[in-house]
Amino acid sequence: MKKGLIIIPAFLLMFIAFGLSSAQAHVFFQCPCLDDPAATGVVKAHGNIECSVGGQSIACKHMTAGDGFATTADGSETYIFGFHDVTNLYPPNGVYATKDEADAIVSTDGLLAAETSAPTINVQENQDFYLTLSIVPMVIRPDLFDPHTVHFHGYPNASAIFDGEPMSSISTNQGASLTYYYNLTGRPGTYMYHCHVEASEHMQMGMLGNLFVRAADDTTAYNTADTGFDVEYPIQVISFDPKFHQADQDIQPLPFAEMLDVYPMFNGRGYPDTINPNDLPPPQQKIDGRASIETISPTQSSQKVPSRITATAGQTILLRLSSLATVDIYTITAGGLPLQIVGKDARIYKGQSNPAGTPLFQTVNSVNIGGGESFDLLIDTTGIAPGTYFLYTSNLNELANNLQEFGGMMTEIVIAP
Ligand SMILES: [Cu+2]
Repeated sequence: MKKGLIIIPAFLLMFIAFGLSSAQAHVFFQCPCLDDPAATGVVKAHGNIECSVGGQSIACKHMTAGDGFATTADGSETYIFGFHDVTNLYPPNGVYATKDEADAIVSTDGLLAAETSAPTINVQENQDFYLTLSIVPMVIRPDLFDPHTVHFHGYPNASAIFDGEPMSSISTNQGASLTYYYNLTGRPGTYMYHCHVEASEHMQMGMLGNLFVRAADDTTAYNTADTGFDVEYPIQVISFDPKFHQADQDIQPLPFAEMLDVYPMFNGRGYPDTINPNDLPPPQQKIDGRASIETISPTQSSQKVPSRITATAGQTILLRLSSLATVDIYTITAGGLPLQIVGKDARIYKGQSNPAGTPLFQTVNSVNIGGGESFDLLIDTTGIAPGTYFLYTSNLNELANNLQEFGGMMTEIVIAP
């Protein structure tokens, strides 16, 4: 009797589980702006679909996760895992008229389309944010059935299930979609996001992106006059070890203990690609001896985040600097331009227990940044001679693209008259 009571619920649970898995095993973009009849003012803005439902501001984004290639500044191509933005497929003004049509095409649009840096997530304090992640197959490694997640590094989640650390929350398998929900109440700042599945591997492979929560007063970093700015730029420090990437392309084993980053980059590009304001051209991948693979060369750019910084003399620049490098700590300098630290790790740079207290802002020539850290840095260009300055790592051995010239982790700050 007792045994029977246990068996019946277990059988029902299995039935429910199979029912759920088949219902989720297709692309499904969950977005109140497109699903809720009460949604008003639906627009594309900040890379999201945004609207209002009952007075609540909503933002939605849809990404795929899979594999692809990135072009490094020495002309090499590197195998990557990554995220790909498909939000633009949806109405309003998307390629497809209806949400169902777009849902149907997402899985093919996401093939071999991994981006590095990942699509920038730009949301605002007090929004409700719905982020759908759909996992597509690995084209180059069809034998890998890795799940993926999104982890908002440093952000307090609405629920632990959306944390993305797969052992304490959940991850999503290939062919399935999961919509993460974030209640962005009162925590503006510069964050970052990454996949948390086998994190050392998937992060080294490129599943890394800029994430920032704009303050309610989005002319400031932290809703205070002394954190005001005119222009803002997200700059993410990442770096690749090409031997590790090659091993992941070539059926492993992965050299974790020997990980050596020799492509130091801003936003997934080495200098001089950092100053190209456009998407880099799609990689022209050719795989020796695997002719059948050549017919599925990537057709979409995998590097869409430039890092050239421009301002007019007199303006204040906000650099949203973060690092998701998996090996090294980097020293970043602007070559003599004063950097004022107004935020650290997505918090205003003063005592949290004394928010009205004296700012602890510091003006420095350089900052040291390790993986998982972020800085909000203001550059006040008042009185600075117009011209071209550089933002770069002063670890001079890292000013290279795999020991080649041009200078890896470097970009330009152009101050116009
Ligand atoms: Cu992953």
